Amino acid sequence: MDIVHRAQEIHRNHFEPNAVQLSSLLSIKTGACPEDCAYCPQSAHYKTGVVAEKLLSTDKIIDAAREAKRYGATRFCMGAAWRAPKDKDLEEVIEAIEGVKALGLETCATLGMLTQEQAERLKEAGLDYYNHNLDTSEAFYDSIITTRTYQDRLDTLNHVQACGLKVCCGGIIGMGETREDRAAMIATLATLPTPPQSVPINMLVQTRGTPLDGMDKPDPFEFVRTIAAARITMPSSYVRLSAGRHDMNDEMQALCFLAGANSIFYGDKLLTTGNASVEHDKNLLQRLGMTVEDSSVR
Ligand code: SAM
Ligand code: DTB
Ligand code: SF4
Repeated sequence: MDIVHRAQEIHRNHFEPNAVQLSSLLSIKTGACPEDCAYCPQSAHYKTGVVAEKLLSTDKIIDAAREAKRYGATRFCMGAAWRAPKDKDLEEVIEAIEGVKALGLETCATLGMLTQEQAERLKEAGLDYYNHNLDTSEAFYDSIITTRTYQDRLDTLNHVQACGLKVCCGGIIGMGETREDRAAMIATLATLPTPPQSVPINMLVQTRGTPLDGMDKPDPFEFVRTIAAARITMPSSYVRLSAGRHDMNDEMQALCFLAGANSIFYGDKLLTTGNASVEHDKNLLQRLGMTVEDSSVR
């Protein structure tokens, strides 16, 4: 109760208390990923039933963004199942970013590891946010991913921050980590040269075929506590109640908002898995007397 109270107090000193920011996701390149992230439906290392798809055309991406704007999202996040983008692919994604921006949406991309030059190219093209998660603590990291290191992730984050792109960086709860791991992840995020402007806290979406399928689910209150810790240590950052809301009841989500979450993924789909429906979310926000930032729930 104390940590939630403290988090709400801090939240009110930095943000409008009842406003929520809405981001929509689109998988622009799906599956067949060479990385072995143990949580991920899109890794080629596991048989998950996700059907691989090549990079979507710019038109298809812009159509999806238009639709997201129509149902009330203010930011559009494009995700690609790459270890790192090839320069040729990056140019195609940049065309889409420009089109999405022209619709009046904020843009976010998550394309894997970036070089300094690639980060600069994205900044030049007008990208607003780059998402690259730490996922967990440095100590637990090796039990989740072996195909790239924690340092690789920190390097990409440095490149992104160095060129003035806003950073979206968080992690996943429910992978078998300890409370110390959760605390260490939050501490690493909060002590980056600049704390990320946006901090997605995901609850593991368990997927058949991945090594983490069948894990014990975390205690919902421990998840709420993690949100509160993120809010307290990163008072000016948006804390996003991210993947996994499908498995949370409305009361748990309300507690997460009370603990300082002020953003959600909005739209019927995350990348490859389902999300809480737009109808359900509109209703939930209305029942809680919450408002939507920069837009209105229509
Ligand atoms: N391939 C790129 C990368 O990993 O950097 C970008 C896309 S990747 C899907 C983005 C993030 O989604 C991951 O870092 C992870 O935090 C999150 N994610 C993926 N699968 C998830 C799952 N099953 N449950 C919760 N979060 C997940
Ligand atoms: C983030 O932290 N969570 C999003 C987004 N950033 C890219 C992805 C969640 C993916 C959930 C599993 C899926 O739908 O494939
Ligand atoms: Fe690939 Fe990203 Fe999934 Fe890891 S999280 S397997 S890098 S798509």
